Amino acid sequence: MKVRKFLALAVATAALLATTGSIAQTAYKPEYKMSLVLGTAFPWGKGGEIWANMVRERTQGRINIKLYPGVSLIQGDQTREFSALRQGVIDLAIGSTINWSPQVKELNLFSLPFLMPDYAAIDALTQGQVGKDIFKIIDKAGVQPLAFGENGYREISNSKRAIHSPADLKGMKIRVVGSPLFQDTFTALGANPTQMSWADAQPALATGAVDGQENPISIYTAAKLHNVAQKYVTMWGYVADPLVFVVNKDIWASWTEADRAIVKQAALDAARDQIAISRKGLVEADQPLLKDLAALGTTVTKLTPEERAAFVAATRPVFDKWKKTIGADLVATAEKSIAARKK
Ligand code: X2X
Repeated sequence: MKVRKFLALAVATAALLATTGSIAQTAYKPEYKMSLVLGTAFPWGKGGEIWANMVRERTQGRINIKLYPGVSLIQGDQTREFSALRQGVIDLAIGSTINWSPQVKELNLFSLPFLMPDYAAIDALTQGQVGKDIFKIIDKAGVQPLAFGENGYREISNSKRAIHSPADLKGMKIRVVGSPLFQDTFTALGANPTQMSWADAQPALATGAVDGQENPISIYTAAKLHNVAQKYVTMWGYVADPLVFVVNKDIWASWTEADRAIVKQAALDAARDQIAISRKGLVEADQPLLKDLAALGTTVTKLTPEERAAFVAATRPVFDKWKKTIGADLVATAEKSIAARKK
């Protein structure tokens, strides 16, 4: 009996120590808010769900994350997400490099037109020296980066005609994200770019206020853009936006070292899954996702190397201009990493 009592007391004390040990850091919140532009119908939101579930399971519920898709914590204004993360309005996020580039200019790197010719090139950047450099920059800017995911190659769609050349884009009203580099790229191509949030883009496409947009094919299909007159898709692979898994710095500091390690490993594991989901249907030899598009009645255009070269040439001045803003050294490291990639 005595032994039993002693054991019970010892167990209770150990449990108390374990909890107070973490409370010494600061109390955990009952729930943490994760910001996302897109919900679980999209590879982006799926990544958020996978990460949150892994964290909940691996911390035995100590860290409980709720998803806020549609960037609802900032009223849909996706280009304010990074500032809101820094200020603590958002606890965690999986965000696009495009949406954060107004605050972190180096993130424009991934939006340089025709920098990354294939998936191996994206990996050469995010999983190599450039990824390390970018994480240092995000960290310095006040947010804890953990892993790279992927939104994907942004292909162009429109309601008017099949696009084979910059001339086909002439005067076309194209919705772009609120990022000046995109404004420059589409102006250089002769189009008429209009900046708006993703929330505003869908009604604008439906009413014909804009003729076209650019986004990964997984977004085109899940958002059913064929229903908003987007009949033509051109696979031009001009830019791809990585996603970044991050945590607000105060929240990060409030967790025990063991829990931080769990959250980080979960981010890396979830990001690997998220990238695979994001590429599904596009990396296989027969590209089943493009067959799905054709089945929707969408006209899919693939560029010949000559056609693609015309887009590269037309956007080269934009590339050169933004290289200075991003940092010539970082761009040079990126170009070197891509040239040395394993295909
Ligand atoms: O707004 C977009 O186009 C989207 C959903 O791809 C991003 O948030 C960058």
